[in-house]
Amino acid sequence: MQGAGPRDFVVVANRLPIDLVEQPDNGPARWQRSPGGLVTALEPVLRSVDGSWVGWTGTAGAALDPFVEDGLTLHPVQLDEHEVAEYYEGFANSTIWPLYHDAVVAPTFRREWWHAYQQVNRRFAEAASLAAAPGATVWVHDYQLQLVPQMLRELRPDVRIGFFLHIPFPPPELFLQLPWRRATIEGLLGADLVGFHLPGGAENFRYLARRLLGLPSTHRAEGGLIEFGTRRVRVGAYPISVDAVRLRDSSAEASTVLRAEQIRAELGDPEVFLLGVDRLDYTKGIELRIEALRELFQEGVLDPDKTVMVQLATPSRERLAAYASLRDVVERVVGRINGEFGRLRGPVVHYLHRPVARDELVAMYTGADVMLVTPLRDGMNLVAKEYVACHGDGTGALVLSEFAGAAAELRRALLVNPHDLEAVKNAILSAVRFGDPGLTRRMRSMHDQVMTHDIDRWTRSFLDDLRTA
Ligand code: GDG
Repeated sequence: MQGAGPRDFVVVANRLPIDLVEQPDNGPARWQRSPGGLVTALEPVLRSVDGSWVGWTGTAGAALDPFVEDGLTLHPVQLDEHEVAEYYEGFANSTIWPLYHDAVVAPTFRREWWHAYQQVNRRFAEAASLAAAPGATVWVHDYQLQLVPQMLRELRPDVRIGFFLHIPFPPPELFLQLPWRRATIEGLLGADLVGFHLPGGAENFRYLARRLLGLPSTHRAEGGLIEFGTRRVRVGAYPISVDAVRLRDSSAEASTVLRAEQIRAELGDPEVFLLGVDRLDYTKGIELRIEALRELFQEGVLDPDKTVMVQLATPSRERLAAYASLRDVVERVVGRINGEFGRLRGPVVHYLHRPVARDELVAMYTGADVMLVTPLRDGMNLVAKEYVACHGDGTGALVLSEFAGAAAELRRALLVNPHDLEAVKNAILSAVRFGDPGLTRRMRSMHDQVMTHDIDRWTRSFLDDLRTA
């Protein structure tokens, strides 16, 4: 262990993989590992090469020196209250997030947010520059940090830079609305490799580099490289995935199977157990799946006495108005369906607006008959893949929006256009035909796909391409 000095491999992401947790006895707050997908994906690489991670702690306030926590070297980037409001809640989550998700909520364009975004991206680039040893590999993540590749390259032309976008990269008609569109493309082009979930995102990016900056790409057969001055920037699709082996194995453990049975019993032993798992976000289509269920009850084609849905909706970005009003909408539809179809012994939709422990989540995936994943737009959607990984025995059914990146691989899901409520209802009805051998074949084939295209493969393929970029 080399303390917190420069390393050969550096991850840069908006958040560090830890949270500051208040102690119940008013003791000093402690760091606790946050169990996000990115840290699960990158931890093995970080540990094997003794790399470090640059990111924000999640709390506005004082500067912290780099430190080592549970064997990971962490470089905190400081944000003050004002920057949290303008860079994070403003530009990242009220401009870029909605714009890149089909503008399902109207994006807000404010010059002062853009200035804060530039300022904070520069701070991340400076922190990455300090954290990287000569000739290091630096992997920058996501939409909050699109300017970091270029800023870092200016500071450190010796390092190899990869960038991966976890959300969709939008079609030109939408991207061109962005007043800072050229600067954003130039920021990304500071990387040696720019990765997206889907080939369509990579295609949009290449088109925009040509249209806005006049930069030609080599033919796709030659890797579709963008020629940028003396450099060539590689652009590609790397669909992220899940730790499939771990999920499959934990879903088969006796304790998980037992807990899954207990959960069903606690829900009143329904014939049909439907599940939704999302951050409470307006891109996820939570309210429309509940509305579809309500209409199925109303039409008498699904029996509310024999059906239970659990909707987990993890709190997210709660200070933003669009998220607060979504919460109201979701709580209203949950209240309505339970008012109309609930019983004294319990509601038809159990709604939990708080995170549950990972083991409990895996037990829910294992026990649920139908997983409902109906986003209006989603970069990938790991929940769909996690559910499939937990159903190696071929049980269960997945209703999946065509507009989730995961639909490109999970072709055997019950695919729906989430804007078409009748289609969502029909997919739910197909999903509850439990005797149908077609459902088993679908699940087995999707399970094979996820087992052979897991998170290790994602990390390896990105880093292999970055090494040779
Ligand atoms: C972004 C992109 C892309 C959820 N509730 C609980 C919980 N979760 C975990 C799930 C899953 C993760 O959170 C959510 O990942 P998603 O991929 O579904 O969605 P986003 O948060 O929007 O992620 C997305 C992803 O980045 C990766 O590139 O797929 O498109 O939007 O892992 O399991 N985990 C626990 N308790 C909960 O209550 N423990």
